[in-house]
Amino acid sequence: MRIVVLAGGIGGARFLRGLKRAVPDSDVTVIGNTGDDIHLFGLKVCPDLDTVMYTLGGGINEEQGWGRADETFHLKEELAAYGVGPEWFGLGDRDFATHIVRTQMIGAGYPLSAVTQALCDRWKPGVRLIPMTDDRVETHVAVEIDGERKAVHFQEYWVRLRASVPAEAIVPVGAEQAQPAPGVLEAIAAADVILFPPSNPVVSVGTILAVPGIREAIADAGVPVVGLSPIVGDAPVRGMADKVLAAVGVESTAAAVAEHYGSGLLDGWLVDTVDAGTVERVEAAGIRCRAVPLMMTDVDAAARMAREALELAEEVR
Ligand code: GDP
Ligand code: FO1
Ligand code: CA
Repeated sequence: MRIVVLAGGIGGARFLRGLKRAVPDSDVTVIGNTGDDIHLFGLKVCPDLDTVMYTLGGGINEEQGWGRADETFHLKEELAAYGVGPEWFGLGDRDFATHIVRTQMIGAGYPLSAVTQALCDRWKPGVRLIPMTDDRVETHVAVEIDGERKAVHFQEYWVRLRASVPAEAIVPVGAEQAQPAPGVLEAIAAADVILFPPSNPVVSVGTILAVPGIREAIADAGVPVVGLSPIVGDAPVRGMADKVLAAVGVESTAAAVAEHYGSGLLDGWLVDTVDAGTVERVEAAGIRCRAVPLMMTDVDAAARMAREALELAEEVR
């Protein structure tokens, strides 16, 4: 079975680990979000691609959900001693190597998709990981600080400000001019099923869908599109997705997120059992809906979620 998954970082990566366990013989293509990418210290950092790559390749810091296991921070400390920041973004020594290799290859003329493939030669994630685009896209967030409206990079909003100031707008800068990376539209057209993992609907899946051609290709693929809610009991399971949902006028409920994607895109939607009361509302929007446990407490739990998503896909096929 050919499965295409649009993934952000932690939510996407943990779901993918379950999917691989649930259907080990499947052919999985992951279209990764690159709107979170940031240039730091002259290096290109791709948090969501790396989170997927490290999680599936066995190199992730499990507790944190991002960055490398067994990490040290000597380089960051040395940079800080020179007064070189930002100090609010925790790049570890092992992780730095990934960004050095990536930046070196990009400097030599390789597109990000080829670089990602090269990095995956080491990590062997067991899926085909493709960035949504080879073009530069950076999500910026419009905020008001001390009465002044300004735009900050998504990482600054998320990591430095901890989404503590209201977001007035979320802008995937560069997305309109971006083209899907080689293989993205082809994978969607060849898919038997397309899954939206419990990733952030705005700054992960939403950013991927903002690359011209991707949303249309999914809607036109003619195969089941099934999503899993990252919102459980009217709050994100982790992180501050409620803040970016508010910025796009969507309430933080599993049903509202389904409606936000809409029946033009989604055929099926899984909500957690605590949200069973919203199944009817989602179905009224023309999206088949089931309530099942959606907490990825371990890989087996994520695998059960993946099986439920694939079963729902068969129901709506
Ligand atoms: P990020 O890029 O690291 O923020 O990761 P993603 O965009 O892929 O996923 C973030 C979303 O994952 C958050 O909104 C969380 O609510 C959601 N999430 C994390 N763990 C779980 C879980 O166990 N179950 C569900 N349903 N959602 C989860
Ligand atoms: N998230 C944090 O909350 N603090 C950090 O210092 C941080 C560093 C970091 C370094 C590399 C990387 O790949 C990811 C990192 N993240 C960090 C996670 C990540 O940037 C964000 O949580 C996601 O992009 C949010 O969607
Ligand atoms: Ca992310």
